[in-house]
Amino acid sequence: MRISILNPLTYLGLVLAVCSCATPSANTPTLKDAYKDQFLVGVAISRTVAANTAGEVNRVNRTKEQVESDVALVRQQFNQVTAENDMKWELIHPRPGPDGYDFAGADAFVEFGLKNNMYLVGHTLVWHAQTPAWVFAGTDASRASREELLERMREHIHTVVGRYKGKVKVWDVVNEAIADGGTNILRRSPWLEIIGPDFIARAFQFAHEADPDAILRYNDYGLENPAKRRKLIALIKSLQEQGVPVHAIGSQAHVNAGTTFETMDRALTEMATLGLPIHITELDLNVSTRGQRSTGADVSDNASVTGGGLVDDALKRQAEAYAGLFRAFLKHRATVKMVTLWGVNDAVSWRADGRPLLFDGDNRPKPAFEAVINVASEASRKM
Ligand code: 9MR
Repeated sequence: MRISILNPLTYLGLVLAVCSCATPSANTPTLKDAYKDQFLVGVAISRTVAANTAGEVNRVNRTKEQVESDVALVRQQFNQVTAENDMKWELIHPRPGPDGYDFAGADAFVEFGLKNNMYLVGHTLVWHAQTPAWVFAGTDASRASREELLERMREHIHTVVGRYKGKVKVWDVVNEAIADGGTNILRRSPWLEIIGPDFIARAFQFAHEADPDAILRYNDYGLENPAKRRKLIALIKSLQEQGVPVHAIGSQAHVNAGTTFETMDRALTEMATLGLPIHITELDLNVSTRGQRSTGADVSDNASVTGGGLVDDALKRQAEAYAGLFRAFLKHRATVKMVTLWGVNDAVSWRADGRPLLFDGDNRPKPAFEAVINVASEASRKM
């Protein structure tokens, strides 16, 4: 059945959907309780949630009412938060010089987490993206020298980590430094080109100086891919041999419904050989919704019309895939210490088209949420 955009019931469903954001029911089971004896379950939050204000998140405008519902859901479901954007260099340190910092978003994030007794993760200190051009520009030449850039990195890390010392417990010190293809371990970036490969070791050393108690993480994506994972293992081993204070592996896990229990089990088994805790840092599971059904229509768009009774194939596949991943996380619970979802719900996700999260845009639990809760219940019955 193709749903016509002129169908009045569809209009009614859409209107209801727009208005149906609610405070989650007190009876809804929670992720943080379901996994409390295994690992923390967290979420990346935007400034709208941290400051409880209406505004744009990933090109979607969230109303005051929607943000209040998002905040309630975060508080109900999660015991850990990561700043989705507000601690990135471009936002926290947009300009050079003594007045170059803007801590408004990061301060709101830290205050929100502390007020709600949540474990705080800072993201991210050194990355090739979202770093302003001035960072790599020279004072006397077009490009900064190695010494200039190292000094900027040191000053940035000491200032940011120092400000939240004792509050932010974990830092993504270096983000996405590994090359996707080819044989080179490190991607080409201004950090690598100007400082050289030891930019990674230096970043970790600066962060450790600034807060010796913080857990320092190397964070990357695509580690389900054996070739990229081999590079990760080589990189971390080399840092360990040099005595660099790297304390945890962050595996982002931006995956899709083809990522099975076996894939994740293998990835975790191999990464565990490094002897470090593994944090799943940016979990989301994309399902392509258009063009896959023989009818050409996406039944879930119509779920409110049918009282939520219809679940399309994509959401079923997503639930099964999420269950497989959480089974793998539980199998590796001696190593996996934290699982963070990359966004509160499908509407605010950076890849909203793939409906990759556990709650829909109105904060209603999806089949994947129920599947993840069921995996925890199954496991607790077996233990
Ligand atoms: O979710 C983030 C989105 O709001 C930003 O526009 C984007 C660009 O900086 O970054 C997204 O988060 C990324 C994270 O910081 C690092 N790993 C990949 C994430 C998704 O792109």
